[in-house]
Formats: sequence, structure tokens, C-alpha cells
Amino acid sequence: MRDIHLRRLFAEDPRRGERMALEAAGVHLDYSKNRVSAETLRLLLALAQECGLAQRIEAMFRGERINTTEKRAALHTALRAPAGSSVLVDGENVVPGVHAVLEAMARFCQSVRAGHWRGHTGKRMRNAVNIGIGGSDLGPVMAFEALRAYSERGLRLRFVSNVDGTDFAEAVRDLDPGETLFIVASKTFTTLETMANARAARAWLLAGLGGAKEAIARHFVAVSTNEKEVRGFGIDPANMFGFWDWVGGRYSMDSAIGLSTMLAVGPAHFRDLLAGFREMDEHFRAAPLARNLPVLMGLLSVWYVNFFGTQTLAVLPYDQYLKRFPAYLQQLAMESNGKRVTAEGDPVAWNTGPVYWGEPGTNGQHSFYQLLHQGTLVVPCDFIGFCQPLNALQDQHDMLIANMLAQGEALAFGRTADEVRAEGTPEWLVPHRVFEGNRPSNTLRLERLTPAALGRLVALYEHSVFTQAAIWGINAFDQWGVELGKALAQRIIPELSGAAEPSGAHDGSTLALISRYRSLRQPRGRD
Ligand code: G6Q
Repeated sequence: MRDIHLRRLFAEDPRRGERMALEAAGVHLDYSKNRVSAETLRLLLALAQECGLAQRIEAMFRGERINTTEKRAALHTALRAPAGSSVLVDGENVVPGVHAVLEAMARFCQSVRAGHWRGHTGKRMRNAVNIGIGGSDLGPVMAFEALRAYSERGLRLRFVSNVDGTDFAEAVRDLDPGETLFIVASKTFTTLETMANARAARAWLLAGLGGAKEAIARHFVAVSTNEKEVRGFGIDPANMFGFWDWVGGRYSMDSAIGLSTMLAVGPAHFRDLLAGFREMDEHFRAAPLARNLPVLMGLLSVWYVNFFGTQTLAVLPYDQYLKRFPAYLQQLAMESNGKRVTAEGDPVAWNTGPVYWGEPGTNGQHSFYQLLHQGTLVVPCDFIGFCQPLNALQDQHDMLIANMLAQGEALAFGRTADEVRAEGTPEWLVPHRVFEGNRPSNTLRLERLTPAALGRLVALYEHSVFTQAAIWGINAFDQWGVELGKALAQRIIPELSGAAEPSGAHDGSTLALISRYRSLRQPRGRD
């Protein structure tokens, strides 16, 4: 396929655009602008079969311990299983527990939203600040932005994640502590950044409310699996919403980690979100591989990484509400599939996860699309758009979608030198104005950005990432690659401020960097 142009594929088969499109679970995927033939797809599906994809899908849904290095199931799909169904982990049905937490979340959210939940000084909560990082932040932030149109506008939501004090300081600077609720979202309740910010929040609240310790119970709730640490922090376990070790951080936005989402949009919309996830789950589990949206998207990603040597994949949502979706997908895809050994621990003999990146359209068009069209790298693109706007301003939604469609068309078909000449372009300028085309893209369209649509979209990418991992033979559910930096930071923290100069344990560069920081560091009294 390397030498075959999309122009030729479309010329040879005028119905390609209809034939290479698939609609399932409310998502329409046009994959015709990919550099594949029917034969390519047949071979990719054969590869999927050879890698046991169907069996792996079943193993995930059945709750087998597919996260082998952490000896856990990866059962985010149980978070959206319908009440009354059964998913067994170690012989125990986890679905009733999932729904019990959802109900507790709903009761809490309703009481805050209705103004029944009062703060220490008797005021209703007008602000909620989610403190969490990684999987305990990116999903909630993305979902809040995506579903803003459905949110209770009288409740201001903020998110604090970075250990940089600026994040917290700027998030609370204009808030009244008496009206502020903190959600400390941490699966382990030991994460450095989150615990530092939670302590800052506690100090800020107590300072603002005259030091009354009882205030903590009215202004802090926790989302965690670690009751002991939650209690130790001073949060009443009655105000803790639990989840389970079989929910990975980056797969947790539909667990209690989504408390801020539910607070913003209300329990009914949150249930719609879960229903959307479930629709895509059911499709992924039941549809034949050849008509399976996440499978096709996953296989196409493998195709470009392993057969064209592409290293990145751009996700380009043509919807302002999805502005944090690329950042969310970065964690989902790159923490899952950034692996260099197989699940068995052998070095892989092929490339694995690509870099995911992107920005909402049309903004990206005025920035990096130049490289997409005329650079030397091939970057497969996922365009995402909705047919109905949530904010219809005259014909702006048509303009938005026209731009999305135009980009896919331009990338695929380009503009030849002859076409450029025919426009009267002087010869010296012709090479600069040629678009070689043959640049692949998927176009994903949904009817309208609803909570259910968001659920479908997220589950689509979750399962696409899973499909890629199954082909590459890697474990998508661990993240050992984040450990080393954390451990080294723990060693360096005391060295930055201690009395004695650090010595020995570091390389010459790191040592010099530490010394220079120490010499310029602001003395304590001045911070
Ligand atoms: C996600 C990762 C990671 C995790 C954060 C926060 O899959 O495991 O991003 O979510 O490190 O962890 P806690 O929720 O335990 O604070």
C-alpha cells in the first residue's frame, strides 16, 4: 500500500466512502480515507485473530486478572454494568457494590445541589474543588468541560492537580471558604501532589473559618479505596465514596472519581453518561471484529505505527467543549501502551503506542496543520464532530463542520502540481503550493454532544487502546514507567533545602543542578 494513493483508491471505487463506514452505538466512523484496501483489512483482522483479540476481550469483560504485573482485573466495564447484572471478581458479584456507591454519590450530589448540605458556617456550597492528579484529575476535568452545557451554573467547579502551589493558590484565590467543598480524589490517598494540595486546602479552610476542626467534616469529602488514610486525614469515612483495585486510574472517570462530574451535571445525566459507555461496551463485546468500531480503530492505529513507521496520532475534536479530550486521551493511550516489553516480560520486536496529541478545531488549523499537510511526517488524524450544535450562533456550526470535512478532504487528496499551475500560479511558487495528499484520517461523527455521547466516545477510545495492546502483546493496565522519577524526586526533595550539600548519589549534571538551585533558592523567611 505504500505507493498507492488515496486518489487512486477512490477513483477505482467511487462507493468507497459508503462501504468503508460503520455506525454503531451512536457513533459513525468513516474510515475510507485510510491507506488500506479490502485486502489490508482482511490481513489486519487475521492478525487480530492470531493475537487472540476476541479471547482477550472476553477475558477483560469476565474479570480475569489481565493486569498480570499488578495481579488485578481491569474491570472498568463493570462500572457501567446495568443493575441486576453480574460480574464476578474472585467469586463475588461486584455490580451491587457499584450501584450502591452510585446511589450514595447521587444522594450526596442532590443534597449539595439543592442547598441542603451546608458548610460549617451554615452557608450552602457554591464552589467545589476537585483535588487529584493523573487519572483522578484528567477524566473529571475533561468530562466537566465536555458537559458544561448540562452543568449547574450556580456551582463553580475548579480542579487542582499540580504540586506547584500556583495551581491551588489560583484555584481558591477568589473563593469564600464557607461556601467551598473540597473533593479529595485519590485511589491510594498517598499521592504526593494530591496530599500536599489536600493539606494546603485544609490549612486554607481552617484559616478562613477561624481554625474550627469540625469544619473539615462539612467541607471535605474523599474519593478513595483507602479508608484508613482518609480517616487519618480527618475526613469522616461517612463522606468517603469508594471504588476498587480493579479500576485503573485512567479508566476511573465513571467510578466515584466522577463525583465532581455528577455534582456538576446531576445524577440523571451521570447515569446517561454511564449508559453511553455501556452501549459501546456491548458493541465491543458482541460485534464481529470486522464490524467492530474500537477494533477497526485500534487495528488502523497498529497499521500506521508498524507498517508506515508513524509515531504520532492527532485527535482533532471539532467541538470546543471537547477541548480537554486530547489531553485525556494522552494519558489513556500513552500510559496504557507506552510499553517496551510484552506481558510476559520479553522485549517487543515492534513499535508500540504512538504519541497522542491534538487541539480542538478550528484553532489547530491556524497553528500546526501546516505540518499535517506539507511536512515530511505522516500523522494519522482522528476528526471528531457533532451534527447538532449546543450553541447555535447563526451558521457558525456549519462553518465549523465544513472546516472539519475540508481538512479530511485536503489531507487525503491534496493538490497536484498541475492543479496548482492551472490556477495561474507562477512556476517558481508551484512546489510550495503542492499538497501531496495521501494523508490518512478517520472521521467520527455523533448526533449531538450529550452525556451519553461522551460515554460512547470515551469507551470507543478505551477499547481501541485495548485492541492495540492486544495486538502488541503488552499489558495496557500497568504503569511502572512513572515510578522511577517519583522515587528519585523523594530523594531530591530534602537535598534542595537541607543544611548539608548533597553528595555522592547523583551524577555530575544533577548534582550541579541541585547546587545551583540551592544557591538561588528563596530563603524560607521570604516565601
Ligand atoms: C492512572 C495512573 C495515575 C493515577 C495518579 C493518581 O492510571 O495510575 O495517573 O491515577 O497517579 O493516583 P491516585 O488516585 O492514587 O492519587
